[in-house]
Amino acid sequence: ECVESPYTMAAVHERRLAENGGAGLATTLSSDSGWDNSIDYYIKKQLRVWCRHQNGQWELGKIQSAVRGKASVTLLDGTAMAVSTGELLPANSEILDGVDNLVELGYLNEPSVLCNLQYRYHRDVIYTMAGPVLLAINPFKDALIFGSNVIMAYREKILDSPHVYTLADTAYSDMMRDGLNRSIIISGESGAGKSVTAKLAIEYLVEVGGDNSEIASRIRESGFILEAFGNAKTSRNKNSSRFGKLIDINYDAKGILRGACIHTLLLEKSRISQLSRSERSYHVFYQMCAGAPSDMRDKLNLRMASEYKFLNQSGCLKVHDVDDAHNFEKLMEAMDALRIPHEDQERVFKLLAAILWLGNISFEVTDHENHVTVVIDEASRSAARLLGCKMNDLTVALTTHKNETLMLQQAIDTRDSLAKFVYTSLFSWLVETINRSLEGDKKLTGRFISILDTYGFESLQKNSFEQLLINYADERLYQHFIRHLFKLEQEEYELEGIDWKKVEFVDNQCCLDLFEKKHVGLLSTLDEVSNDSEATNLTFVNKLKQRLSSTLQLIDEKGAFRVHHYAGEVQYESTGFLEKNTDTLQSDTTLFLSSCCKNFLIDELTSLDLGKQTVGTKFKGQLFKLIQRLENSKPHFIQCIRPNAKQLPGMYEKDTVLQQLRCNGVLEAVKMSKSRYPTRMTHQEFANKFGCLLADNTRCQDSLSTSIAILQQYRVLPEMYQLGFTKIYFRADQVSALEKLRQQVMQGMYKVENRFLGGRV
Ligand code: AD9
Repeated sequence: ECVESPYTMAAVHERRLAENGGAGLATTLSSDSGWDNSIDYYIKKQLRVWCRHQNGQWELGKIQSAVRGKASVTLLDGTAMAVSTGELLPANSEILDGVDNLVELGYLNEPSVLCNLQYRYHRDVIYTMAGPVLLAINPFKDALIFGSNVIMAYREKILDSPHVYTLADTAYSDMMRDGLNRSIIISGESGAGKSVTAKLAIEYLVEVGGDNSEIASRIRESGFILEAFGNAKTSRNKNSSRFGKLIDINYDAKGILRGACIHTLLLEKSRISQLSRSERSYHVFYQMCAGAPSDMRDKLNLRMASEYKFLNQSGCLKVHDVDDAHNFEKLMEAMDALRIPHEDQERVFKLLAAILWLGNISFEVTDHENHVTVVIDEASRSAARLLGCKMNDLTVALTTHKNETLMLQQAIDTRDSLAKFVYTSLFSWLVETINRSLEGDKKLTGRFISILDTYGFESLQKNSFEQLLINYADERLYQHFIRHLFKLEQEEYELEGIDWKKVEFVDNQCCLDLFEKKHVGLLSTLDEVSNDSEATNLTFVNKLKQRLSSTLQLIDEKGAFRVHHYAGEVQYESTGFLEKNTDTLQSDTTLFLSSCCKNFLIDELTSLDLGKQTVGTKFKGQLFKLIQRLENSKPHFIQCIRPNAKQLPGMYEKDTVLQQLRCNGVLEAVKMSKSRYPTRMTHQEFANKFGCLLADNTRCQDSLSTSIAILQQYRVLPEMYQLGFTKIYFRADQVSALEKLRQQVMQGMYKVENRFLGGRV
């Protein structure tokens, strides 16, 4: 027997408003920055407040009196201070010091959040949840909270505090539960700890996949190889990733690790021939120079790093606490572990040595028009031998173009392009080879967890094309973050007519448009100018001025321009942009490379991607593919934070942390999470699933009425759910009690009768 429904959606919403005193649900949540009570209340109760010093720092204190906007405050150390009441903010009570999740803080103002993170950091607790986002503050020391035993403790839920292991475990368990792929997206500035965090997540995901030690060890070793070839010391990080990577960890239906696959994003190639002061080229060069055994040294005619121009130009050959020679041994072991044949390994090192000798090649001017020829010396002879070509072919390739002899700068540029091309091709070959080795058996279920670790936002003293691409990628990822944490959710609430207080967040769509807009965006403009053989840097700057002056600030006629990124403003020097964007090898050089067929790698190289795409367009394409992959999985986010610029342990610089918190959207994510309804089902799904909890004579015709009858009978508190036009939304953990009851009904352990009516769940 069915009961006619007294409910319509309009009536439901009306009732909801009445229940909440007409002010909406948001008012029932505690305030996130303002005062809950008057200042007098704080004086009377002697509650803690934040008091801002003239130097901008916040300190805890208690208000003694307040008259006409002036307050007298006693700080915790007993100092008395007189401040304007505008310089005071409510503080959370001591009980909340160092909470695991910022959502637990009654007041989410900046000093409260900063202090909470600092409280934990000084106790070596580097992880904190910020709603659904895991914050990881770089300890710059061994925090002694990693390794197999700790993994086991998290796996067995003996430990469940915020940790990269907890997050990885959730991703794995969720994937196993619903069969949907997951992604772990790690963001943060350069040096914030993304790569280390990614490594830890991978370590966990490999370990829980059990039982496949061969693949597990290959995955671990592949990390070391990629680091050797793709990381370098920069001014901000002594082990900075100069490429982006997405690693898929594949599992079978039982959750056993079956393989992995690495997708990479443009390696920074300028580093091969040009280094900024105190930076280094890729680690592998120094490792090889320091650690190669004597027979290899002889074969490669290898010298110490200090003798190669590509390495010695920056005045930095060693990194404190890094043993390059030892790391070379580890690299060889890793290559063995991945079963890279010894002949291939030899060829890899041959090419690396060839690149170093190429850098030492010099040119001799032969006429008054500055035309050049290659100086025949140890450098050119070694380069030719290692590349597997005749000396004459190398000379022609480096000094002529379409039968015309090149001038000095052109020859130098050709030499550098050749070196960069060989290195980047070698890197691509290496990634492919690693992927073949990690493929495992082919019976993949298609289940995977992807871990994304890209280069972080960079704002250096001098920013060039490389920083522009890195920061563009960072913008795209931020958009992915806000899309999943704010946009999609808020759009859905709006569509469903949910009573909802909108959370404001910084939307960087404007900046993305600046980069991506068809025909007129920065990347299109750069391509257009790059394709014009007559164009110069000035042409590029003038086009920018015409098209983008409203969103991009031009600084001078030489082409410096400023972009307002979500993470901060960056000034770019556009000199060299055209060359770096075009960066195609002269057809003569390509021909030359294909003639060096003695070395099989060269065959690989020439078959690789000699397309006409510009670097910017190719980068955009790679980035879009990567984001597309991420869109097909459910994301988990980790935000890494650099606590100080000096890369030192134990140093928590509030301003540095605050600046990162302000722009990475984390506080907004916490606010969002406080007012979110994470569990949702259509009325139909809810009614179908829990209809069994109603006695027959209370069943209704339509799903909405059935749903409401269930909610009322089991007295689910009104602030714990919202009825949308098609779905019901629940706050965290609200459905589990109904689930339990349903299971009992299904198992016949529970009989629904009228006596359950009115029972509170
Ligand atoms: V970049 O964008 O590649 O330049 P990341 O990846 O953000 O950068 P990375 O992971 O390389 O930074 O960390 C920088 C340094 O911080 C590491 O070399 C470690 O010395 C240090 N670090 C980072 N995370 C941890 C950690 N969890 N425990 C100990 C850490 N040290």
